[in-house]
Amino acid sequence: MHEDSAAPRLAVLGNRPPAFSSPLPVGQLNFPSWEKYEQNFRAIFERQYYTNQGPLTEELEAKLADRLGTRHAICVTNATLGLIMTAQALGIEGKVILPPFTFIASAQSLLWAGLSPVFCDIDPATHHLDPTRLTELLDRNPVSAVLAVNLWGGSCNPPLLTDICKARHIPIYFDSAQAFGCKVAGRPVGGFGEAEVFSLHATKILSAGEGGCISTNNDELAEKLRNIRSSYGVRRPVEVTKTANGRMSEAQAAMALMNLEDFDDLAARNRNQHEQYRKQLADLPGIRVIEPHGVDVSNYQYLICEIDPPSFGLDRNTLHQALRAENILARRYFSPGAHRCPPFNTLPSAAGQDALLATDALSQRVLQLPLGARVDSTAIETICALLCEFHRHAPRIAAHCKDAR
Ligand code: T4K
Repeated sequence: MHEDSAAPRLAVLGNRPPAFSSPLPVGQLNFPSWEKYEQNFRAIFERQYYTNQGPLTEELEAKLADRLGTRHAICVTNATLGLIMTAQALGIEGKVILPPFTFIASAQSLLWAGLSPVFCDIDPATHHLDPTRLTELLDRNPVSAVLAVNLWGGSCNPPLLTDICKARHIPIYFDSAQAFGCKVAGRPVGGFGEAEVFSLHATKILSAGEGGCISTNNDELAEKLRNIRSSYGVRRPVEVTKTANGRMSEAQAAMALMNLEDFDDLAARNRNQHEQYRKQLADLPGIRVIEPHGVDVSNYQYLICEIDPPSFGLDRNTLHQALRAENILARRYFSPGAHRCPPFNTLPSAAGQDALLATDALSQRVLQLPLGARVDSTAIETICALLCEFHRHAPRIAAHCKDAR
């Protein structure tokens, strides 16, 4: 690696202001134009109907079911609650397998539903649940369900995992919080397993501000979910032991409907931004942009890269520090893995023989960079140029950051 002798001017070294005058967040942060926003919210105001399965929520559910190709789309307050409600509606008990390399909400949803998480490691090449390990674990460990996760606008190979579970008569459902608009072998993500749960949080491609959607082709499960959600959306009373207020408000539905109209443009913008990062970082040693895995259509909603410290010259945490000094709010998703976070770190599957080595190693290497409405091609160019500078001056930055600790 060649380092210039002239002192580099970089914010992390404290010798110039940040490259961006205001913080540049990760996350999609797609918001409609003010005109559209005003028109839709005026209509809610005039109808004086704010929640309880109003006309906009009904319209959104119909449009989502159509887009996902499923018999039912059930809108809820957020995906975390959607996951809890799905576990409850499935009537599962005891242990549920899930990957530890996921947002903490996947594991927390099991706790709230009175279930015990059993972690199964991922394949470091795909970042998703490892089918071989899953098979071994299922054959050793009786569990009542599998909660698989689709990450980064990619997929965990739902057809294969569904076959593995079907052969053992175990239900599988999917945390597809990050996978709205993706397709696997020509099929939209949404129709696999017993149910799939999407997040409509502001950082996702389809934003309701906060929100979630459960998709399923199982009529009985759908009725249970509508009953658990407890709203005027109940079509047929079915017996459920627990209910919740999982309703989506009209304001949330209005936001999602506006963003759904723009969906194809947003996905195309994401794809272009992803491509720009990939091209501009192609020759930079030690940083690899991750392509969404296992999908033929992706929403490209995240820019995830893996850092190899020996080749890049800096470890992921120091690079993260250097980016934040420039006001680039990169994120270390998911670090640490869910199995390292209390209360999951005391579970038998979180340690010992079943150590989750692939997750531990990957969670030290991943970094999420800004992609979405808040960046344009100039910003991406600046971020990529800075990454090149960090690589060029890696020894100096590493020494500076070490001294500052
Ligand atoms: N399963 C998986 C695999 C998931 O990824 C998630 C959520 C879930 C389940 C649960 O879904 P939800 O229950 O949330 O629907 C974010 C999101 O809160 C969360 O939805 C997401 N995954 C997770 C991966 O990331 P944070 O706390 O790291 O992001 P946040 O809110 O700090 O936003 C990022 C940046 O955007 C910040 O710098 C501030 C900026 N921002 C954010 C919002 C909301 C804005 O400028 N304006 C805004 O309105 O969790």
